[in-house]
Amino acid sequence: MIATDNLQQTNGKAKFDLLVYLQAKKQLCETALDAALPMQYPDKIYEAMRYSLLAGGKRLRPILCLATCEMIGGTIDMAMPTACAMEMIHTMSLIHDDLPAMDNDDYRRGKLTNHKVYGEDVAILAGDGLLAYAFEHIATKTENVPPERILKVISHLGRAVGAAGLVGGQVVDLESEGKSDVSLETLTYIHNHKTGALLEACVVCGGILAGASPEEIQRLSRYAKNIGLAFQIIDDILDVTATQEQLGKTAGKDLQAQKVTYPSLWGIEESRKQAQRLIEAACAELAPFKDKAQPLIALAYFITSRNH
Ligand code: GRG
Repeated sequence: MIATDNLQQTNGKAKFDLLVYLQAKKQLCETALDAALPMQYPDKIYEAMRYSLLAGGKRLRPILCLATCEMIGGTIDMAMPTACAMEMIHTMSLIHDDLPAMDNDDYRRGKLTNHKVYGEDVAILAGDGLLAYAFEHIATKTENVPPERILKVISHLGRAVGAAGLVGGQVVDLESEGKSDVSLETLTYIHNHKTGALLEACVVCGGILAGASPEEIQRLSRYAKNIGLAFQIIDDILDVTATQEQLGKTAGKDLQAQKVTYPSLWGIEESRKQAQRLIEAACAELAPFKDKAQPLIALAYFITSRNH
């Protein structure tokens, strides 16, 4: 259950209901993702790409992108192609992460992993196809946004995904496997890059599309880095405390792989406290946006109270 008292922020006038907000935005994302990637020849690869892209998930990344664009004064339509691209990239990173050469997982989002259904060869290509298509989608489908903003989005996202971001985080994660002396600094590097970089790109790119000022972009970036780390701390806790049904993937994987995690370094209670501190620091960055920040503030609290 989600702690609803955290999710309903009052501003003295109206209550913000995050659950209603999330449901509405998630539905918009599902429809847009389905339309963004229709079936075509060669069927096999599109089927594999659609299998993972439309397999559910919280859609947190596209929702963060849409919410930030709206907070800065842009529209959903301006941000939807970028929001879909974020989910395509997130999905491709999950497909590759689940491969036998990486985490070797059989279940994801409550379904068999991509390589279990289509084979490793097609799963690798499905990931590659989603990654390339994400950038094409932003470049060809973004409307009513000045081209220089679109260029900035593509460049920010490219950096977040490559060796300076997700790929770099994954490499250090693989190098650290089986080592019991991984430092807090290395663990934080892994998560800031593997998980944080894409979450940061979702927020910052939503801001860029809406024309955020450099100072606003800095605030958005700090908000997102804090929620990114909190998200990963909670992810580590859930790996220990949640069931396979709740997670939609194998539970207890970190323990099994003897991975150093925040709970293994700090214990569960201290990890929760650290996550809470990060969420508070994140929300403090949004003070200048006043009531318009309600969705992003509620989303930050959702991250610490989620159970999957
Ligand atoms: C990006 C080029 C490129 C390659 C990928 C495999 C890899 C390099 C990186 C691994 C990235 C990874 C799997 C990070 C973990 C992120 C994470 C916490 C995923 C879970 O996210 P949720 O809880 O999942 O938002 P849902 O299913 O709800 O979307």
